[in-house]
Amino acid sequence: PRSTDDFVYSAYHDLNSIYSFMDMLVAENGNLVSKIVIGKSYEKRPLNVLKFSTGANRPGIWIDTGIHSREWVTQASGIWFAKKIVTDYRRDPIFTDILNKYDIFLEIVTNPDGYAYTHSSDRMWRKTRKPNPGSSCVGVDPNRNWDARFGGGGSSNNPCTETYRGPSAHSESEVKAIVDFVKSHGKIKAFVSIHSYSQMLLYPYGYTRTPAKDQAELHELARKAISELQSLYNTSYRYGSIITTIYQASGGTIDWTYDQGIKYSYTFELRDTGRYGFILPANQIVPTAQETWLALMAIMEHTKNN
Ligand code: ING
Ligand code: ZN
Repeated sequence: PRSTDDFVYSAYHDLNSIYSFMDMLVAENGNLVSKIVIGKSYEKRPLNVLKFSTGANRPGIWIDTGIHSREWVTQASGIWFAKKIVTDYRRDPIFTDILNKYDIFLEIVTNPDGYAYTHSSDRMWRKTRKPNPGSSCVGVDPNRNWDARFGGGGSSNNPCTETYRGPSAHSESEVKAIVDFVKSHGKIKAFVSIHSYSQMLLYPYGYTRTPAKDQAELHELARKAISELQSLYNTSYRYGSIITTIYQASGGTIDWTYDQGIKYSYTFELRDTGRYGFILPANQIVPTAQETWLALMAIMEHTKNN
């Protein structure tokens, strides 16, 4: 494609295609979009974040997709969100008001080494690609590597498992880059980390059954977001805290962001519920992204008004 209008949103794309999509989007929308490199992956790939901004010194909304590399509908949805943002700004009044008050940061390929590996070698690769000393097994689960009861229940100390937490909190450069970004930014007000699959909208905690102090508000906003999502194609979602809705997991992204003071910390598990699982047919990319956007709008709008 020569422009983001020609880009095929209804197909899965490899890493280089996604990187060139980002560069095209920035070239076409220089006053709205920029690309920030927040760090490098283990294999030295850039960790690119799209920044959508209409003014200086704004608080931020963070969205990441693809922290688990095999969850391809998430990166594909992230691409669609990026195009949606530039399309809707100045056209959709509700979204325009959001982007006139908040910057949006979107990391589409949060685990680029893993993503490249899902194309070259193993479609089902989830973790990072950092070797583990003393083991022939590779990689750390970047959703067990955060400093949120790191090492607790629902994470593994075995490098050969899918939920290996790594040698220490923030050992993975892909995680540490976000940690440093969030801390140095200082004004991230909503943090949404997108996974697949299961059709759920989850909020903290994953490491404890003790309810988050904002549980009532997070639950009500999740209900609202999910009802918006369902209004489009009647896709049904469950919602609740991580530990009560999916399973216990320590060292997860949004438990860390919530404990940093980012109240609106959510994780999505996109389509489907298991028929295709991670190998979701490409004809479901655009509908998945469209319905998810309605839920994201509800979260962003609530963040703006609170
Ligand atoms: N599911 C998530 C996982 O990492 C999750 C569930 C979400 C755990 C948020 C902790 C925090 O296991 C998938 N599909 O990766
Ligand atoms: Zn995941």
